[in-house]
Amino acid sequence: MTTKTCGLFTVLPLLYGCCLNLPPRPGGIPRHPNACLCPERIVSFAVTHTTASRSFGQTGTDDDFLLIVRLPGDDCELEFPDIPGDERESSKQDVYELGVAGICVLTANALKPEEVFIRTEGSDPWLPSEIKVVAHLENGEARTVVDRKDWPATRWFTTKPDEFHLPTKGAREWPITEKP
Ligand SMILES: [Ca+2]
Ligand SMILES: [Ca+2]
Repeated sequence: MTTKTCGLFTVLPLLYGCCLNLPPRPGGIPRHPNACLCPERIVSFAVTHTTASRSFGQTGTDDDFLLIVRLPGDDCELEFPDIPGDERESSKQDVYELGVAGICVLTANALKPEEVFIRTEGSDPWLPSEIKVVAHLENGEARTVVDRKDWPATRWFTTKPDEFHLPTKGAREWPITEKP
């Protein structure tokens, strides 16, 4: 776990909301009450994905999507913003920036790639071929969460999974680390 100290001012952790009290020093000696450490807080996710080619069928869609991070309490649900022009068209790549700050508190050191899902809000099936998610951190760093160039052609996104038959499968959401 990479950490940075926040200094002695309580106002900083209050402003950034990212600080946890440090455990006592060895021997149980308490630290300065304002001592803190900041896990690397995620400000936004950059999601880049490519829709699979028409050779796999009607892979494109105009439906809306969410990026979900499963958390012990409430899930973090982030809407993919509408970007100018048509999105999720066969063989086309789309790039999104999804803000996290002010919606959820996520830290890079606690984020597990297998807890990140994409969910569709619509019934028009979508099939990607590549999905990349990069976390942008408060300290300016960019960290790749997952970079998949092999999304299985059998894993479609749709709210009507019954329309699919094995080995092709539809689901409202898939973990982005899902392997066939
Ligand atoms: Ca659009
Ligand atoms: Ca479709």
